[in-house]
Amino acid sequence: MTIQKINIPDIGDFDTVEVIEVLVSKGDIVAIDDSILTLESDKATMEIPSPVAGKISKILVEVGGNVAEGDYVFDIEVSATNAVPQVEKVEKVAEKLSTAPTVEQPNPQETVKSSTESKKPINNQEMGAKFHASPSVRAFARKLGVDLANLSGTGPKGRIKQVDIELAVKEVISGNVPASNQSTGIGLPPIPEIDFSKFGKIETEKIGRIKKISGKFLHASWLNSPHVTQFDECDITEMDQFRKDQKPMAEKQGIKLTPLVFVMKAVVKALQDYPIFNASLSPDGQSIIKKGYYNIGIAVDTPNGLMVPVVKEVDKKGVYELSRDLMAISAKAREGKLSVADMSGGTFTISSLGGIGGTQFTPIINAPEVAIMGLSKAKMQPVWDGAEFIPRLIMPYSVSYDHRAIDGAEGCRFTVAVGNYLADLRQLIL
Ligand code: CAO
Repeated sequence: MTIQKINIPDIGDFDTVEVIEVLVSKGDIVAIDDSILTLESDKATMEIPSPVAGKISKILVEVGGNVAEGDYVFDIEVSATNAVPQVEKVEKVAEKLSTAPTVEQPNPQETVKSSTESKKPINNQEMGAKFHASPSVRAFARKLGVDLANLSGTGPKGRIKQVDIELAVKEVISGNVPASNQSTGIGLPPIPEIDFSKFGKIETEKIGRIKKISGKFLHASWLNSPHVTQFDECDITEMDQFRKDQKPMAEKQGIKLTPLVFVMKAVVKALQDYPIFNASLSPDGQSIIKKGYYNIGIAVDTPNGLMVPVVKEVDKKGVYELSRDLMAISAKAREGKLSVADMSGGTFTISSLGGIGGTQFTPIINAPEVAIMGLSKAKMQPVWDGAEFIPRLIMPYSVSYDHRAIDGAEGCRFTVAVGNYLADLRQLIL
């Protein structure tokens, strides 16, 4: 055994360069060309390869220190036959540290490299990125498909270490990554952070608990379910006249009869015609689970945020009973008294903004349901009856559906069917 002293090779125009990573520990066995040290000039990052194979027996440098050409940095125990002059192994260091460009766009074609390629000291992609990480760490990130540009490093000066990548991947696998902040570089590109106070007065308030919870579900649905929204409008003139005729009677019973309960009945009839809308996809996406019960979730606007209580067995109830249920659950929702049971078991959801206004909107599916209806405000409109324009009450509405489960033609047929039932309520009893 002999001890081979390892010195810093020619580093070109630089008097000193910073040691940003010591890639080996005492006792490590290294092969020829294994990276042992990472140096960084203001232009480039460079790994120093071991000129010999052997065991690291002494380390004389540390991260953050500066080294100059000729500095003695390691001892490596080598067998007598393995000992070689290091000159040949490190001749390119000076050139690499001084001539690489400071900013260059990463080449997407280089994002995946083999492990042999990753041993190359440096490439343009690595050079160009605006983050600090050694080539070995960059290679590790490429292997796992992690975009280092979005990762924060815990090393000196924010340098990204292998452990940062491992933690980021673990976070994603465990589902702990905040949906709105994919800082791991895996998944969504992050929205840039802006200091709004630079432009004027700002006020920051915390998002409420309910909004945070519903936001998480809405985001998950938006990302997981490929949404298509079908828009339509229907003539509810007769339906609304019937509602108004019933109103005094309903009021005597303490019931407020709104268009929504008629829509619930029409929706259930259409769900019976098109069972694929009263269904969920199995978690593996391989089957459709059709449900033989009709529980309609109703989006309720509460002071704390959006809540979706469920009106159960809508197929078995008349409009008075539905109104009573609706009033009870929306009051409970606004008082923050809904139980888990009140919000469970839904098969289809209706979001009604009809009491507020608007012409159309795209509701987000209440996954794992596969469709949702959005109701907008009905307005009197002139409708051509073939001879003249007559005033009719027209209600715009929309159906968003999961295109994995439902085809466009089915989406359109279901939407039209709901409108037809609302246009002629007599069909509901056929
Ligand atoms: N067209 C015209 N008028 C309508 C209508 C429509 N589509 N829907 C309701 N109206 C009328 C009602 O008849 C009522 O008028 P009157 O008092 O004169 O009868 C008025 O608008 C208010 O209705 P309402 O909103 O109180 O009652 P509702 O049964 O229609 O809705 C509920 C109940 C709980 C759904 C509703 O109060 C609500 O919270 N809506 C908001 C839901 C929401 O936020 N959705 C968005 C989710 S996505 O972010």
